[in-house]
Amino acid sequence: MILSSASSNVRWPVGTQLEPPGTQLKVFRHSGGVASQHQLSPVPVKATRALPLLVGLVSLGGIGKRRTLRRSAVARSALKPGSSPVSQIRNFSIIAHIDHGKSTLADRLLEMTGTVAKEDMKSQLLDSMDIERERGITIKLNTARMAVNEGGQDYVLNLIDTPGHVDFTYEVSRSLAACEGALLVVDATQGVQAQTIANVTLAMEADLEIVPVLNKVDLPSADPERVCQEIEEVVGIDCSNALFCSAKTGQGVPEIIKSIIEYVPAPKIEEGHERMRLLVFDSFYDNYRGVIAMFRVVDGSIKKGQKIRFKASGKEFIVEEIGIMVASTRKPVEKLSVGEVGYVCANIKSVGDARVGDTIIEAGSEKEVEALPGYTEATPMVFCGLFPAESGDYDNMKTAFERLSLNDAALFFEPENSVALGLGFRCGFLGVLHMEVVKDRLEREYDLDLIVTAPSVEYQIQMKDGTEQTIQFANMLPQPHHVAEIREPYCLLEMIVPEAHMGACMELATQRRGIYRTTNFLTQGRTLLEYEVPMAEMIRDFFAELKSRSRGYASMDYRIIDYRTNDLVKLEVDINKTTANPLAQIVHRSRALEFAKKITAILQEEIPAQQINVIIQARIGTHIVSSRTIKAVRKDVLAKCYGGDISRKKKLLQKQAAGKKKMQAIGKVNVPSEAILAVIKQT
Ligand SMILES: Nc1nc2c(ncn2[C@@H]2O[C@H](COP(=O)(O)OP(=O)(O)OP(=O)(O)O)[C@@H](O)[C@H]2O)c(=O)[nH]1
Ligand SMILES: [Mg+2]
Repeated sequence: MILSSASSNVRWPVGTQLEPPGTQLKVFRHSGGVASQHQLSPVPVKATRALPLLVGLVSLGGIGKRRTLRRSAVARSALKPGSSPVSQIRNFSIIAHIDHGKSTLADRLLEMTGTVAKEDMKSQLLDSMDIERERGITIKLNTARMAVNEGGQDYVLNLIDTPGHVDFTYEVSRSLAACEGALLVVDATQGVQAQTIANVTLAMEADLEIVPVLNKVDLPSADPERVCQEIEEVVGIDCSNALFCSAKTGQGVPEIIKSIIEYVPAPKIEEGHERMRLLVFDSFYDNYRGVIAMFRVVDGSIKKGQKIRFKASGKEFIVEEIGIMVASTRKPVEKLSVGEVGYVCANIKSVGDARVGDTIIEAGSEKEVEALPGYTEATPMVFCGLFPAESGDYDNMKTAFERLSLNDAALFFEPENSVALGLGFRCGFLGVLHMEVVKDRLEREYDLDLIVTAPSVEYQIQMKDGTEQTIQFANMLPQPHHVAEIREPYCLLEMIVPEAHMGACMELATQRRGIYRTTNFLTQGRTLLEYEVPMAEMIRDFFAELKSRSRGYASMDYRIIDYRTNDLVKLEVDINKTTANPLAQIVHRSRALEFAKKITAILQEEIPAQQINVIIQARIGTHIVSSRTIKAVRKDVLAKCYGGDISRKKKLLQKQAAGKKKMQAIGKVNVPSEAILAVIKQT
């Protein structure tokens, strides 16, 4: 099928670098199983299209941070915020497995719709945090409003770019609740991966229209036809309308824009719901403006100056500013109406007043207007203690946590007082990467120096007196003679691995106390393995090990299924008879010896030799499982004796031995925090 200029009249926005009308664009599209070449004929736009327009000031971030941006297509669109007909609005998320090219595709969409001029473009533009750019991954959902003209009709496209890592699935589920459709991006060189399936399941549960997009077709190893077949077989989505594209070169991206307009439904207007209802799907703290809440207008509209109420917190505010996000830039507008996505600043100072999932309504309408369903709260799975290295930083850390938790709805924290580490926080995260990211963000964004304790999962303790307790840290475990049983969380682990590495990956799951469930053979020599694995084993470097055993080809997804009773023990570490509390761990008895040996070996390596012998012991109760000694540094006390009487030498050696004995009894061992961190990281 060849699309003629009559049937395809996409008008290319100002600033877009395109070939003249009628040029053959190599756009491959899967249509009824046959890939065909299409000819796209953009309607010529006036002569100004090649000239960048240097007009329009757009506010960037906070006050004082202003820079001149080229006037974007959003600003030029006939559809003004607040007056866009619902039938011309499309809200969609981009979902995919990690690194399949979501943010790069978002870049191309922003560029080709003229939202961002080519000169202002940079890779993964929406990934605005330093940590995202350094690690090359998306951590937070990001929104952008775009404007296009298709078939002579103006449209508003609200895009939400989501993270792909399993730890940030909560961001994906929140994004999906604000959309009617999802672009499912699948890397055509890698095929369906674990988070592809997980994210599609979320999109289906949210009842979204899913548009499959096969990315990276520019790479020689891409096999989009095969991957389409795999999506149909494994994920169960019809791929007859799947689009083939390269987010890197832009090939096939215009087709995606057309498909969004064609397949993603316009927002629904419910009869009888004219009063304002906004779903808060994200929020963050701005030093100048206070809390800024991102919302989707579900019913009614919102205007500047209006009095609003947060339904759950019951707090009321006057709207100071509302606006839209144009490629990581806030752009104030007067009004936003049903179906639109935007932000609101209302001089909200307390972070607890504008929580994610809350409903914003008009003040005074609380009796008549019901709250939206909101979100189920994220359940933390990995716990650790975070303590300020400088004890005076505790208050700063508290403020930092409050502000960060606003931007990270899955973060859990409560104060903790440790004998060894002082005042700090007990924190809960969705996974180990989430934990590392939070620690990194606290240190960078709030200038803190932190000490982190070993990660742990949540255990259920059945006491002999019939009561039950939940603990997240080994040092909270009651005395063994009071405990009837300890239950630990189990998760269902799904791994997609190439058949060649199946044996090594299965061995890993078995070593980690996994219980085999099933094997499904996918297309082209890949298998989907299912295991039930204790969560505590998953947080111990499982992902890195899986990647190394599969030469980087395996992917995984997991979710907690239940709690099971096991023979679990508390493994403690003593350094010269002093218990190192941050190193205590709950482990399965069958693996206690392995851990004990590993911990003592790491500490022996990391603790520098001291004046006295350092004895490192790992024990269960009073039973010592593994022990190592770091020999004391020897000072040659005889160095100054040139010849002379043997009794003089003996006297000096005896004096040294007595001194060492005394030091051994009272001396403190200097354990560097790197040694503790090395144990935490490697066990
Ligand atoms: N060759 C080629 N590389 C691509 C294409 N799309 C993305 N990439 C590269 O793939 C890598 C990952 O791209 P991202 O856009 O960050 O992937 P993502 O899905 O947003 O990743 P997360 O947000 O971390 O889940 C980057 O190095 C991109 O340059 C493509 O079409 N072709
Ligand atoms: Mg990304």
